[in-house]
Amino acid sequence: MPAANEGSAVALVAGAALSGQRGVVALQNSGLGNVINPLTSLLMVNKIPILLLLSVRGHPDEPADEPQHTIMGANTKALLNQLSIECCDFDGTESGLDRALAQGDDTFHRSAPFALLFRRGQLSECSPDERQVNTVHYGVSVGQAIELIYQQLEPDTLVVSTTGYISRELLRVQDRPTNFYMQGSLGHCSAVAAGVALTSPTRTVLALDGDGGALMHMGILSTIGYAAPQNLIHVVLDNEGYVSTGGQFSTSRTTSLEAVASACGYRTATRCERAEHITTALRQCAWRSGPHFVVCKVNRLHPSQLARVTSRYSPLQNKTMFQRGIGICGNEIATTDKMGLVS
Ligand SMILES: Cc1ncc(C[n+]2csc(CCOP(=O)(O)OP(=O)(O)O)c2C)c(N)n1
Repeated sequence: MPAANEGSAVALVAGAALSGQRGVVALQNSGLGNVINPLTSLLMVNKIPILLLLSVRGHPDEPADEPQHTIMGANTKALLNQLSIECCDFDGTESGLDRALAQGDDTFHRSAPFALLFRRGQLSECSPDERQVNTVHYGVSVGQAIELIYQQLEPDTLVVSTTGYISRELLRVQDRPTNFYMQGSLGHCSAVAAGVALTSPTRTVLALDGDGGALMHMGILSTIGYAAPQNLIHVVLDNEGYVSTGGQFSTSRTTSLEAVASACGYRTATRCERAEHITTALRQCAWRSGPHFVVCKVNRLHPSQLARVTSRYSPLQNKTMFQRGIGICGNEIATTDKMGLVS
């Protein structure tokens, strides 16, 4: 079952365990922060066992990964140890898996959590069949949607884009110094954009979110509705899945995100299923005050080679560039950062 957030997945398993079932949660270590609260204050306190299949990005023994994985990658095991959560590395063999699961079974009988750690690539993506069934047939791709959106925006619009392919598509089709490409922190793109909008009230601010990101921390919609930044446009590029990490289903197909946003106090909330809908919706944002919410239903087509943001900018360069775009001189300007890139 796809859960909006790793923490909710752990809590779902806790509920199932209360009814006598055994539960497993598969997650990336970037989601470990989301599970620590329910793990420590619910499952461990109540002695509810759980098996975590934890895929480790930024593993210290592997070639350098994306910067957002560095700190969590280096500290995943230490965090688990600190919390007394037993864990074991999967060695890639069937017998190794049997041994690890036997260890998991042992912790289960002691009503404790157990984490089985996988290296990058060891947990396979969903099968092609499953993905075919789940293919989204909307006419507009993420890249095309971004182009249509930008056609309706003033050139000085500040843009905050969510992690994964959406930032990479933005880099490909509309790389500008006013773009802040988020990497990591899934679910927090609209909060960052709202923070910028509230503190830069004379500028239009666009949050380019995904359905996975929007669902992960949906409570922020209520905060945005309450704070009501008039200059914020929150766009969700909704491909009904977590396409950047293999295309697993999200739950957006059965959720009306625009109805949620409207109920949370956004001034306008629109759903677009075709190119012309996107153009009309963005034009409306220009002459009415926000906050605006625009769901664009998109397909899953991306170019086969999609450059990573970090192939052009280090995080520090991107931050400095964006601050210059706002009109602030970041104090790190003209420095060489750890990646050796001069800003
Ligand atoms: C807290 C957290 N959980 C999981 C991930 C791994 N992750 C990176 S991008 C992504 C998919 C995001 O889906 P969506 O926002 O719908 O954008 P799409 O990739 O479909 O364009 C996931 C799960 C992460 N970075 N952070």
